[in-house]
Amino acid sequence: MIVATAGHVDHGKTSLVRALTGVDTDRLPEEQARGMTIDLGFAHAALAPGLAVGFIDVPGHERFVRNMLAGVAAIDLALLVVAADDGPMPQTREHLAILQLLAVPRLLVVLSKADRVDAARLAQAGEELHMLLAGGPFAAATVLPVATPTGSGLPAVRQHLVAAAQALQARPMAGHFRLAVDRSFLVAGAGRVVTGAVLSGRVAVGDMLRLQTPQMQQGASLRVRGLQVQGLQADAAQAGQRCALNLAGAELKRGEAGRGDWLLAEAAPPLTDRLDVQLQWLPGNGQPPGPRAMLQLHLGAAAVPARVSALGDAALGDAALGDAALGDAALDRSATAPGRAGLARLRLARPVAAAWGDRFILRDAAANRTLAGGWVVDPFGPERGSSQPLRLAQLAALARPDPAQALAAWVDAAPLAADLGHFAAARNLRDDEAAVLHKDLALQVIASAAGPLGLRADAWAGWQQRLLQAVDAWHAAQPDSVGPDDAALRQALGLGGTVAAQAVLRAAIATAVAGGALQRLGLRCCRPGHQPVLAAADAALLAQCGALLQPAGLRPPIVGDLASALGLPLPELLPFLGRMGARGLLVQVAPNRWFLPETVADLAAAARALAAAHADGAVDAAAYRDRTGIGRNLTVQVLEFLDRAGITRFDGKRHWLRGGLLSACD
Ligand SMILES: Nc1nc2c(ncn2[C@@H]2O[C@H](COP(=O)(O)OP(=O)(O)OP(=O)(O)O)[C@@H](O)[C@H]2O)c(=O)[nH]1
Ligand SMILES: [Mg+2]
Repeated sequence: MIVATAGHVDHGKTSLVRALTGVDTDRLPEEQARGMTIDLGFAHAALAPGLAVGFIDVPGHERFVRNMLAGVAAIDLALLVVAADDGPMPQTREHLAILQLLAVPRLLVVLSKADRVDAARLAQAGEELHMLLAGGPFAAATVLPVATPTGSGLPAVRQHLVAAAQALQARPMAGHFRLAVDRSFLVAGAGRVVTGAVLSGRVAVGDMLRLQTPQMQQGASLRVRGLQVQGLQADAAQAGQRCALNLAGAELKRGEAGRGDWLLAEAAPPLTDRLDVQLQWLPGNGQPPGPRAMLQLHLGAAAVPARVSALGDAALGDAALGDAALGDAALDRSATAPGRAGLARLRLARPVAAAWGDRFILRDAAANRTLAGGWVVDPFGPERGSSQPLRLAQLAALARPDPAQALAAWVDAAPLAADLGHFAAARNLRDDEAAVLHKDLALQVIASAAGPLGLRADAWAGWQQRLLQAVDAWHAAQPDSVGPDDAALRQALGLGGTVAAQAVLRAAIATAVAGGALQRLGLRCCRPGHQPVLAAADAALLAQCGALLQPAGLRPPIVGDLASALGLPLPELLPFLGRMGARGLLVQVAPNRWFLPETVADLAAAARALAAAHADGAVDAAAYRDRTGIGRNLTVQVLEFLDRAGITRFDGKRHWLRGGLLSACD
């Protein structure tokens, strides 16, 4: 269990931690000289046999709220210390508001300096505390009077902490490992040690991690050489614990880590400087600042300048801050009214490793005031359209606490197919965790250029059915044609040209082809056994053409030579070729060269094979020429044709397989 102190300056926090653990956490010379805590202090003690409790002692002075915030991001219990003679003071209130906004699960109030007051004052201080806590989440918190110099009241505090630690449920280990770094130092003989709170996942000795600092945007790759949890050697640490990691790696240079940095699993989602959040403004601060105001975001152990703007004119209501079911019913206007809650977008001056559910605080650093707090709903919101109804529906889906319900709503909010990669990154899901959710929801998962997409099973079945209907309708309307190409099918199905639309169509066709319901012929699709109905003369001439083109493979004769070989004048051959082209029976790849549809499939297959073999997935013209042996000029024409057909894309220098390796007609 991790406990942090909270409360006004000089109210006895450090004295209490010392009395409970025997450790003086005011280590800095300046702290000892001034008798005041400036930075976080750390201690741990076994309050009962085998029951280690970690303590984070925070400063109470108003100037050091920033340090206090770095200590309380991931604690199990807060120890609010209030001096009986003073009663609640400004930082008592501010710290309490922070603990509430961070949704710290438990609070124990210690009424300190009980030896300095009489019974009447003690009772009065208790009453003041009662009024302070009334109506809030900690209204039922236990209040224990303590006199640190005599030790009176300490056994009750210890007993309460032991009971809380015993009742504590281990946090789920879900997600990629993330640690919010709060200290970093060198240990003789061991090297670099980094400490902090594990916000999610699990880490074990030997793991490779990514250290993210503002200086190292790409992150440094490091190995966990050793690990301690609450002062004891351990093999692994997990969410909810504080740990010290001894790191090794060539990229780790002296002094290159510190508070606010992040240690992440190598597969963890990237850092982000844009957070879509559920925000709660504290009452009593007047109108919330406008979108230009620079505030300070405190998340994990990081403090980052941030701007805030409301999202949409409708936003999730106050209920969203709790664990209540969210979404449809909980819509509320006025996301920016003081004391109200709403959805907002935070734009950060520096990226953070935020994940769904992370709590944070917003302060006005200049005025030294806590203004708001909330939790991260989506750390990867889109640059544009962040207030569109579709986007707000996505946020309502993501805001659901239960991951399966959230994914179901996320899929249902998607117009065609849901971006499963976005969902997994936002919720910090590992691949195995995401796969379980996909399976439980019986999602059809489709690979696309933009990552995995998901459809409900019935929606997927609907697309497959409509695809076959569209091909049937095409055959009925155009019996002399091979069948529709992808563009025609997308149009017939009303699918549009988005990456998702292309991926869904391709996957539906591939499934139908694999199941024997469709066939590919070149760039077109048809029902198996479909024979285009042709006039007898055309059929005969096509057969003759086939006999000449087929043996020529990837380098068929140019039209002039084809005409000569057929014994036809060119002006008679050209209209025939045009007719066959319109029906998909022949394909004009270059101005003077026509191919059989099956040979076009071979041209695409060659491009796909090259892209697969090439490290960066490009289709290199010289390599294409060498592989196909069709010569330089025809290679250029073929690659231009593949660009036009949507199989490759030319960026001015090189050709790339569209939609990655999955796209070429298959
Ligand atoms: N008589 C009496 N004095 C106390 C008690 N608790 C703390 N003190 C004294 O109050 C002074 C401040 O105590 P600290 O523990 O440093 O207070 P703090 O809350 O840690 O202060 P900051 O860290 O600066 O916010 C010290 O001189 C303590 O000896 C108590 O229960 N009784
Ligand atoms: Mg102190």
